[in-house]
Amino acid sequence: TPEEKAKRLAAYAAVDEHVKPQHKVIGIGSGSTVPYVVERLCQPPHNNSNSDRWYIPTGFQSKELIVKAGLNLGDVDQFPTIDVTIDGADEVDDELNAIKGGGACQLREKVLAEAATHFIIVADSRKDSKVLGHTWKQGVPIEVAPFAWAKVFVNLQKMGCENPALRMGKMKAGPVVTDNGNFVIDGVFSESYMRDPAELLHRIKMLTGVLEVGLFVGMAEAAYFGYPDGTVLARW
Ligand code: DER
Repeated sequence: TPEEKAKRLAAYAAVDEHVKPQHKVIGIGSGSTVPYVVERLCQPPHNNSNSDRWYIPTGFQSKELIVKAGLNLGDVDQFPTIDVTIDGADEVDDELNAIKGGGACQLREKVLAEAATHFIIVADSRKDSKVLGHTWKQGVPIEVAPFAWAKVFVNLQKMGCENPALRMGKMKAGPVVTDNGNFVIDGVFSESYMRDPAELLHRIKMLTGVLEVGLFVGMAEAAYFGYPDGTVLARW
C-alpha cells in the first residue's frame, strides 16, 4: 500500500543518513515503521557491520524483530550508552517534539531514546504536524502503576484532561498490560496544553504513580516522513 511504501522510504532514508559503520550499538523502536529500519540494516552496505554490532529492543515486538532478522540481541543494562536509536511516532510537531506510545511501549522507548547519542524518528507523512494533538486524537499515552491508575485518572481530570481513558485490551478482558506490567491511560488535552509539551510533560510526570509519559520533548535529532508519492521529507 502507499502507506507501507512511505514508511519504507522514511526508514531507508534515516538508516542511510544516520547509521554509520562505526555505530556498534543500535536501539530499535516499536510499531509498524521500524521493521523497515531493520530491513535496511540487513542489506548491503549496512549488513557488513552487523557481525560486531548489538541491537537493543524497546519491547517484545522490537525484540522479536531483532531475533527474526538474525541480528545480535543486546540489552540496555549491558549497553546503557547507545549510538543511535531509530523509532516511530504517533505525531511530530514543528519542533520535533513527538507523541509516542500508540503501541504502549513508551517507557522502554524513552529509555533508549535518552540513552542514545542520536535519536531519529521515522514515520509516514500522516504523523507530520505543527502542534501535537492536531492529527493524533487518541490522547497522550501515560504509563501508570496499576495500583495507582484510579488516583492518576482523578488527577488528570482535575488538570482539565478531557475524558481520560484506561486503555483496554482487544480480545483480552481488562486493560492493556505493558511489557513492564503496567497500565496505560490515554489523556486528551486542549491545544493550549499541547502548545507547551515540556510543561505538560512535567506536570503529568510529577503525578505519583505515573511511570512515563508519551511526550518526547526536545529528544529527536531528526525526523523522516515518507509520502505516498515516493518523496521523503527530512526535518531537523
Ligand atoms: O508506540 C510508539 O510510540 C510507536 O513508535 C508507534 O506509535 C509508531 O507506530 P507506527 O510506526 O506503527 O506508526
